Amino acid sequence: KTCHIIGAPVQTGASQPGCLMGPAAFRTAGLPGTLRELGWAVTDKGDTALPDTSPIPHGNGAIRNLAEMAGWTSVLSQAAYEAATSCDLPIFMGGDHSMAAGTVSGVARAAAEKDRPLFLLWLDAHPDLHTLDSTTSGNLHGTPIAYLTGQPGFDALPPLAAAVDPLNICMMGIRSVDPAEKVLIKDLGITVHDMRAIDENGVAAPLSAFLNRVAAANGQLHVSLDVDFLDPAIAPAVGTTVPGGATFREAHLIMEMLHDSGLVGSLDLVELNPFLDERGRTALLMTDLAASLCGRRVLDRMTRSFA
Ligand code: DIR
Ligand code: MN
Ligand code: MN
Ligand code: MN
Repeated sequence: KTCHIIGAPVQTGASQPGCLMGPAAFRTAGLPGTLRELGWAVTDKGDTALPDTSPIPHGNGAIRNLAEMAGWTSVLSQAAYEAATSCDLPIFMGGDHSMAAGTVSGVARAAAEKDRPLFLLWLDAHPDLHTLDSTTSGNLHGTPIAYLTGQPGFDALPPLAAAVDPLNICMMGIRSVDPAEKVLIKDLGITVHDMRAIDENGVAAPLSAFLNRVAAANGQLHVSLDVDFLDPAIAPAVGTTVPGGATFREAHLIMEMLHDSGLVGSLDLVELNPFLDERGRTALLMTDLAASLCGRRVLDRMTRSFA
């Protein structure tokens, strides 16, 4: 099995600087070597670079760095498309979550060419569903899902080769939703397992149900893991901590089940801000979660099948 790791040092979508250092922190935490120990043939493709940009004005004066998001979306979409067509598992090391506009649009294009529907598992405290008109913070990491599902108003960004069907999106860990996002979640029919639902039902049953749907559709699954999905007590290195996040074992169980499903085609590791970390603990936890998704397990056991 082949894995390309691709750095996306994007920080223009976040409220504070630091995500620029994310890819370096993942390498320092040993991500490439950890995956090699698990039997993967890993190629580090280095960091993607932002081409020259000139400012793009927008009627919503709160928005910052729209030209940078447009530039990153363009280069990351191309890099993701190439990686998705040349290895078994591209891993995109962020970088703030605005980068997913590029990574997911690129893998969606590759999936569409193979006539396979793309499914998206969004592990996050936030639904990142603002349009350019509805965002009040102006932080573009709050917008990628609106772009990817083809909501209007994103003309400044590259046109989508293939939009993501909102009905193929499953969000888990959600616990901070703005009013405009609530409306869109409902209108678009996105499946959301918020923290209240996880408290009541755990993560295994809802995730199994989603994976069964992906398998039944012969779908390809992209996983986007935001650091703030995790409880800040175990993952402090993120600019937008929200109390009451996923526990260590909830997160690992999700990754282990994803591995066993055999359905994951690509992965984002996003929002790591090493400037806010405590002796690398968040970078190491995120790396361990990627390892669980790539087959690390406590004991050998029967693989569950989702069919
Ligand atoms: C808030 C926070 N909903 C905003 N969003 C995100 O700024 O739009 N934080 N994505 O990580
Ligand atoms: Mn996010
Ligand atoms: Mn978030
Ligand atoms: Mn948000």
